[in-house]
Amino acid sequence: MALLNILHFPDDRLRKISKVVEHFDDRLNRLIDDMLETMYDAPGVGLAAVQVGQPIRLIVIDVTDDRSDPKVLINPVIMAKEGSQTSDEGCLSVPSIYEPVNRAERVIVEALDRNGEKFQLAATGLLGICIQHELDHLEGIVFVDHLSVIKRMRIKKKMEKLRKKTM
Ligand code: GNR
Ligand code: NI
Repeated sequence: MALLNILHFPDDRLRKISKVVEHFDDRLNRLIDDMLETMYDAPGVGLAAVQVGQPIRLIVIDVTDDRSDPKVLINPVIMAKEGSQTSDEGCLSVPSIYEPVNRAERVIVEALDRNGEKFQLAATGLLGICIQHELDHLEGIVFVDHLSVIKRMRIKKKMEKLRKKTM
Protein backbone atom coordinates (compact mmCIF):
# COMPACT_ATOMS: atom_id res chain seq x y z
CA MET A 1 0.00 0.00 0.00
CA ALA A 2 1.13 3.54 -0.63
CA LEU A 3 0.08 7.12 0.02
CA LEU A 4 -0.65 8.99 -3.20
CA ASN A 5 -0.01 12.66 -3.95
CA ILE A 6 -3.22 14.75 -4.05
CA LEU A 7 -3.39 17.43 -6.78
CA HIS A 8 -4.37 20.94 -5.67
CA PHE A 9 -6.67 23.47 -7.37
CA PRO A 10 -5.99 25.21 -9.78
CA ASP A 11 -4.02 22.26 -11.28
CA ASP A 12 -5.20 21.68 -14.88
CA ARG A 13 -5.17 17.91 -14.37
CA LEU A 14 -8.25 18.31 -12.11
CA ARG A 15 -10.12 19.51 -15.23
CA LYS A 16 -9.78 16.23 -17.14
CA ILE A 17 -12.96 14.29 -17.90
CA SER A 18 -12.46 10.85 -16.33
CA LYS A 19 -12.69 7.78 -18.57
CA VAL A 20 -14.91 4.74 -18.06
CA VAL A 21 -13.18 1.86 -16.21
CA GLU A 22 -13.08 -1.28 -18.37
CA HIS A 23 -10.54 -3.57 -16.74
CA PHE A 24 -11.18 -4.99 -13.26
CA ASP A 25 -7.65 -6.23 -12.62
CA ASP A 26 -4.88 -6.21 -9.98
CA ARG A 27 -3.76 -2.76 -11.05
CA LEU A 28 -7.24 -1.35 -10.39
CA ASN A 29 -7.40 -3.12 -7.01
CA ARG A 30 -4.04 -1.68 -6.01
CA LEU A 31 -5.18 1.84 -6.96
CA ILE A 32 -8.40 1.37 -4.92
CA ASP A 33 -6.43 0.28 -1.83
CA ASP A 34 -3.96 3.16 -2.21
CA MET A 35 -6.82 5.66 -2.63
CA LEU A 36 -8.55 4.36 0.53
CA GLU A 37 -5.29 4.65 2.47
CA THR A 38 -4.73 8.17 1.09
CA MET A 39 -8.30 9.25 1.94
CA TYR A 40 -8.04 7.91 5.53
CA ASP A 41 -4.62 9.48 6.00
CA ALA A 42 -5.66 12.94 4.70
CA PRO A 43 -8.19 12.62 6.41
CA GLY A 44 -11.17 13.00 4.07
CA VAL A 45 -14.59 11.45 3.52
CA GLY A 46 -14.13 10.86 -0.22
CA LEU A 47 -11.56 10.81 -3.00
CA ALA A 48 -11.84 10.66 -6.79
CA ALA A 49 -9.09 8.97 -8.84
CA VAL A 50 -8.55 12.16 -10.86
CA GLN A 51 -7.42 13.89 -7.62
CA VAL A 52 -4.44 11.53 -7.52
CA GLY A 53 -3.72 12.04 -11.23
CA GLN A 54 -5.65 9.02 -12.59
CA PRO A 55 -8.53 10.32 -14.73
CA ILE A 56 -10.75 7.23 -14.52
CA ARG A 57 -14.32 6.92 -13.22
CA LEU A 58 -13.47 5.60 -9.76
CA ILE A 59 -14.29 7.11 -6.37
CA VAL A 60 -13.89 5.94 -2.78
CA ILE A 61 -16.04 7.21 0.09
CA ASP A 62 -16.32 6.64 3.85
CA VAL A 63 -18.44 9.11 5.82
CA THR A 64 -18.44 7.13 9.09
CA ASP A 65 -16.71 8.49 12.22
CA ASP A 66 -14.86 5.22 12.86
CA ARG A 67 -13.90 4.75 9.17
CA SER A 68 -15.68 1.42 9.15
CA ASP A 69 -17.60 1.66 5.86
CA PRO A 70 -15.31 2.03 2.83
CA LYS A 71 -17.39 2.38 -0.34
CA VAL A 72 -15.93 1.92 -3.82
CA LEU A 73 -17.95 3.29 -6.75
CA ILE A 74 -16.82 2.58 -10.31
CA ASN A 75 -18.50 4.16 -13.37
CA PRO A 76 -21.16 5.70 -11.06
CA VAL A 77 -24.34 7.18 -12.55
CA ILE A 78 -26.95 9.23 -10.69
CA MET A 79 -30.31 7.61 -11.51
CA ALA A 80 -32.51 10.03 -9.55
CA LYS A 81 -32.22 13.08 -7.35
CA GLU A 82 -34.71 15.07 -5.33
CA GLY A 83 -34.95 18.06 -3.03
CA SER A 84 -32.20 20.52 -2.26
CA GLN A 85 -29.95 21.37 0.66
CA THR A 86 -27.10 23.80 1.25
CA SER A 87 -24.14 22.98 3.48
CA ASP A 88 -20.47 23.81 3.87
CA GLU A 89 -18.15 21.78 1.66
CA GLY A 90 -14.44 21.31 1.58
CA CYS A 91 -12.15 19.43 -0.80
CA LEU A 92 -8.80 17.70 -0.34
CA SER A 93 -7.76 19.47 -3.57
CA VAL A 94 -8.65 22.89 -2.08
CA PRO A 95 -7.20 22.62 1.44
CA SER A 96 -8.49 24.84 4.26
CA ILE A 97 -11.36 26.32 2.22
CA TYR A 98 -14.98 25.67 3.35
CA GLU A 99 -17.92 27.30 1.55
CA PRO A 100 -21.66 26.58 1.27
CA VAL A 101 -22.79 24.64 -1.83
CA ASN A 102 -26.32 23.71 -2.89
CA ARG A 103 -26.91 20.03 -3.73
CA ALA A 104 -29.81 17.61 -4.12
CA GLU A 105 -31.11 16.30 -0.77
CA ARG A 106 -31.37 12.66 -1.86
CA VAL A 107 -29.72 10.77 -4.71
CA ILE A 108 -29.93 7.26 -6.05
CA VAL A 109 -26.65 6.18 -7.63
CA GLU A 110 -25.83 3.06 -9.61
CA ALA A 111 -22.23 1.87 -9.80
CA LEU A 112 -19.96 -1.16 -10.07
CA ASP A 113 -17.96 -2.48 -7.13
CA ARG A 114 -14.33 -3.61 -7.36
CA ASN A 115 -15.46 -6.98 -8.74
CA GLY A 116 -17.46 -5.34 -11.51
CA GLU A 117 -20.80 -6.19 -9.83
CA LYS A 118 -23.58 -3.61 -10.23
CA PHE A 119 -25.23 -2.11 -7.13
CA GLN A 120 -27.52 0.78 -6.24
CA LEU A 121 -27.28 3.14 -3.31
CA ALA A 122 -29.84 5.62 -1.97
CA ALA A 123 -28.07 8.40 -0.10
CA THR A 124 -29.00 11.47 1.97
CA GLY A 125 -27.03 13.72 4.31
CA LEU A 126 -23.22 13.80 4.09
CA LEU A 127 -23.09 10.60 2.00
CA GLY A 128 -25.41 12.13 -0.61
CA ILE A 129 -23.40 15.36 -0.66
CA CYS A 130 -20.14 13.46 -0.95
CA ILE A 131 -21.41 11.34 -3.87
CA GLN A 132 -22.45 14.50 -5.76
CA HIS A 133 -19.09 16.18 -4.94
CA GLU A 134 -17.13 13.14 -6.20
CA LEU A 135 -19.22 12.77 -9.36
CA ASP A 136 -18.43 16.41 -10.14
CA HIS A 137 -14.70 15.54 -9.98
CA LEU A 138 -15.26 12.90 -12.71
CA GLU A 139 -16.45 15.73 -14.99
CA GLY A 140 -13.52 18.00 -14.14
CA ILE A 141 -15.66 20.09 -11.80
CA VAL A 142 -14.30 21.31 -8.44
CA PHE A 143 -16.70 22.53 -5.71
CA VAL A 144 -15.39 26.09 -6.04
CA ASP A 145 -17.00 26.12 -9.53
CA HIS A 146 -20.36 26.30 -7.68
CA LEU A 147 -19.32 29.55 -5.94
CA SER A 148 -19.47 33.12 -7.27
CA VAL A 149 -16.75 34.28 -9.68
CA ILE A 150 -15.37 36.63 -7.04
CA LYS A 151 -15.14 33.93 -4.34
CA ARG A 152 -13.50 31.52 -6.81
CA MET A 153 -10.97 34.18 -7.85
CA ARG A 154 -10.07 34.88 -4.20
CA ILE A 155 -9.58 31.17 -3.53
CA LYS A 156 -7.46 30.75 -6.68
CA LYS A 157 -5.19 33.65 -5.65
CA LYS A 158 -4.84 32.21 -2.14
CA MET A 159 -3.96 28.74 -3.49
CA GLU A 160 -1.38 30.14 -5.94
CA LYS A 161 0.23 32.16 -3.13
CA LEU A 162 0.39 29.05 -0.91
CA ARG A 163 1.92 27.01 -3.72
CA LYS A 164 4.68 29.57 -4.31
CA LYS A 165 5.55 29.47 -0.61
CA THR A 166 5.93 25.69 -0.57
CA MET A 167 7.86 25.46 -3.87
O1 GNR B 1 -13.09 15.25 2.80
C1 GNR B 1 -14.02 15.85 2.23
N1 GNR B 1 -14.98 16.45 2.96
C2 GNR B 1 -16.13 16.98 2.42
C3 GNR B 1 -16.92 17.76 3.24
C4 GNR B 1 -18.09 18.30 2.76
C5 GNR B 1 -18.49 18.06 1.48
C6 GNR B 1 -17.70 17.29 0.63
C7 GNR B 1 -16.53 16.75 1.10
S1 GNR B 1 -15.57 15.75 0.06
C8 GNR B 1 -13.99 15.96 0.75
C9 GNR B 1 -13.00 15.00 0.12
C10 GNR B 1 -12.79 15.37 -1.32
O2 GNR B 1 -12.23 16.35 -1.69
N2 GNR B 1 -13.31 14.56 -2.22
O3 GNR B 1 -13.21 14.85 -3.52
NI1 NI C 1 -13.03 17.02 -3.64
